Amino acid sequence: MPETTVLLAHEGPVCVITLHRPAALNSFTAEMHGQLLAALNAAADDTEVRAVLITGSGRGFCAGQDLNDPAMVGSAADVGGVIERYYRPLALRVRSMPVPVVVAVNGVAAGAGANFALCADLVLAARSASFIQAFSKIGLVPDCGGTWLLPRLVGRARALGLAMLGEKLPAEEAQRIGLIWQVVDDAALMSSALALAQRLAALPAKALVATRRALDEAAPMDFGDALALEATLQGELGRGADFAEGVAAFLGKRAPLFTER
Ligand code: T3D
Repeated sequence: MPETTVLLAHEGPVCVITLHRPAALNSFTAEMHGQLLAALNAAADDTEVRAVLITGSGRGFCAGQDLNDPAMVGSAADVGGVIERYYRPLALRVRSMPVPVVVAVNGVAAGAGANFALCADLVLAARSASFIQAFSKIGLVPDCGGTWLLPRLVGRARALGLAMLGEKLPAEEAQRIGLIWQVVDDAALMSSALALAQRLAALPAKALVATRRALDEAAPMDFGDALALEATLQGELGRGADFAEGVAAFLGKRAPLFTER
């Protein structure tokens, strides 16, 4: 029997995915990668799902690569191949989900575990949680999107400081420097994250996903190209049912019911 490393639950339109290897701080094995990608793909394909919430079991969120997995670590391992086979598809999957993704960081998030969390659209963290770019300590560069995400989130100076020193960054400091969206008290983490995911689930998913795309793609563009991208996306959304519903609901002084994905 394969180990169950990922738990799945549904809270109305929110799909809750829990990393579940608590004895090893939910670090990634090949098996967990497989189950996690399958869970994300299933959520992407399920038209009833309108937001995804990811968290971890036990006292950690995710300690990155399981350093005990001989197939993925050590002198015999093809680390570049591991990144291509597991981490690149994972990061791309999260960034291309057709619905908003919330991560609730319940404890330490280290290495690829930290950057996996930062791939999400909105990151909430428990006050006791922390983020560690642990890569330099084992002679690697940040992966799972870290080299792209960190400077965009916190600027080059802080990105280099975090990545080179690999120090523990407390959740409150992560919020202060703009690495994450919000810190909440430990006891309120899951209720706050679920409420946030439910709130996102009631918004027009297609427009939220286009917003993610516009922000990501506009970054290397000049101003004119970013304006052109906005026009393209706005053109697509303007022809959609959610836009018509949003305007009708505003004019009718009622709550909108968005259905597109
Ligand atoms: O193929 C490739 O390698 C490429 C991919 C690279 C991606 C990466 O993510 S590289 C970075 C890998 N991660 C790390 O280097 C982090 C290693 N872990 C730590 O530094 C610490 O565990 C933490 C700072 C995250 C937490 O510290 P602490 O003191 O709260 O907990 P702990 O006692 O160190 O860990 C608790 C248990 O989890 C412990 O097991 P035990 O002794 O109780 O049986 C520990 O060995 C285990 N654990 C923690 N992290 C990992 C792990 N086991 C395997 N792999 C881990 N990454």
